[in-house]
Amino acid sequence: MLCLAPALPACGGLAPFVAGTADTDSVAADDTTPGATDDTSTLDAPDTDAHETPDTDVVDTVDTDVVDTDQAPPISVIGVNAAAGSLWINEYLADPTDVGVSAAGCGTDSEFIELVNVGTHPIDLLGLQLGDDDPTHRIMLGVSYVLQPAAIVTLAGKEAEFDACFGAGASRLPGFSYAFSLNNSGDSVVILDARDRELDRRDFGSSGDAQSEQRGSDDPALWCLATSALRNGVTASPGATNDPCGP
Ligand SMILES: [Ca+2]
Ligand SMILES: [Ca+2]
Repeated sequence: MLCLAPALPACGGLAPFVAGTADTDSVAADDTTPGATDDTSTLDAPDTDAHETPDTDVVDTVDTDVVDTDQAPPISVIGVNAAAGSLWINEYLADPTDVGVSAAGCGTDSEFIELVNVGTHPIDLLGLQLGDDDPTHRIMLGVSYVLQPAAIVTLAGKEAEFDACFGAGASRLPGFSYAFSLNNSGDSVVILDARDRELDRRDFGSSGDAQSEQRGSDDPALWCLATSALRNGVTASPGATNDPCGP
């Protein structure tokens, strides 16, 4: 017969495709349930890894790894899936007051807390809480900021005062002023996740005058006063590698 519609089966064409319920992929290799709604890739295969992120690549491979390797590393979120012990307090300056405010631009509010990601995944600091020895004193970061593995970031007690003392930036988490202050005569620096689970803390007695306390770059288990003078009479390393604590 004369085929005017060669796509029809009778004309040697393929049978028309009848779409299944919510099944939108072209090659449904892994759809075993009629109501699959989550399979939208073109050439998909089952994802069986424990820490999955959505597979959006066109040509997929079977994911059997614990940590997905055909995607960028998953970002851990504070209070959700950040690995315990992956975020540390790395340095803090509680007492910058021995430096003259008018002469050097540093004052009582030029305090900072430096954090480091010692884990293997990026960490989104959204939901992180800063605290001191008073459990009613908590400040939660309400915005997203991704800290890469091995990266450090400085949280300024007061943004303008920090910049006046140390210069603008200094790896300071931008756009925020946390309005925290640490007691010079002794206090605690505490970081918690959004569910009030403590991630790290540092309790200290009388703080160094215009001198930060820090983990040693030679041994992060050690704490000591910073030794390298930075600027404006302050000895600290906000946003930069700490000094060693060893001899
Ligand atoms: Ca203080
Ligand atoms: Ca530092």
